[in-house]
Amino acid sequence: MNDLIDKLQLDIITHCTVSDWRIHDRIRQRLGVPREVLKWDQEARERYVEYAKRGTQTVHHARGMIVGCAGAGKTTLLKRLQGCSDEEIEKVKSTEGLEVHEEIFELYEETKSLKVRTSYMDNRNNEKKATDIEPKTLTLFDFGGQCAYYACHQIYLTRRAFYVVVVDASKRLNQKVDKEVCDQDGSVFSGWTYG
Ligand SMILES: Nc1nc2c(ncn2[C@@H]2O[C@H](COP(=O)(O)OP(=O)(O)OP(=O)(O)O)[C@@H](O)[C@H]2O)c(=O)[nH]1
Ligand SMILES: [Mg+2]
Repeated sequence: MNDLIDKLQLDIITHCTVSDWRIHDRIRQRLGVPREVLKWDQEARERYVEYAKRGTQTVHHARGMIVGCAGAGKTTLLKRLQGCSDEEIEKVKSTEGLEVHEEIFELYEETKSLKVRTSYMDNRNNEKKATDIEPKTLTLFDFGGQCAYYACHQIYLTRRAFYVVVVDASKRLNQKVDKEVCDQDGSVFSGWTYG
């Protein structure tokens, strides 16, 4: 099987053998193709091969999901990480749906630290030459904790992300969620607890 992969290279992705999921791991290891791609339909896989043959670029981009009950402090945590002022943090309102904060941090592996990307850095990056090394970046998703949003949130949940679960430590896990904070009446979440 490895011979076939080595012979066909990327064309193995559109070859009929891909319908056998047992070779997916080998293709992933030998060609570095993400396993999700191998499950796409024929047309999408053909498109992938066409684009990949034109050339590839390595991008270091992580995604983090901030999840938790309404009013737990998700947006406040995000603002604190961004180094926002107390004044700005006091203005935080309950998040509607979800907010995507794209590439707001740069990651430094050596020091295991994050740095907020400033507009100065964004401008510099826009002007950067092709030879510059791309920074490793982090995007954060700030989910609205109201239960009305849960059904659509599922679209965004992926295993290719890390999750931060925020809890209000002043609440007991067996305590019913405050209706003032999260309106769950008449929904399947009616009477649910912080746990
Ligand atoms: N005492 C205290 N209050 C906090 C803390 N974090 C957040 N709050 C307050 O809790 C309330 C809700 O905070 P948010 O950050 O909006 O909570 P959220 O989880 O984003 O809420 P949704 O967007 O509705 O899901 C605000 O009034 C915050 O000021 C904290 O660490 N300590
Ligand atoms: Mg919020």
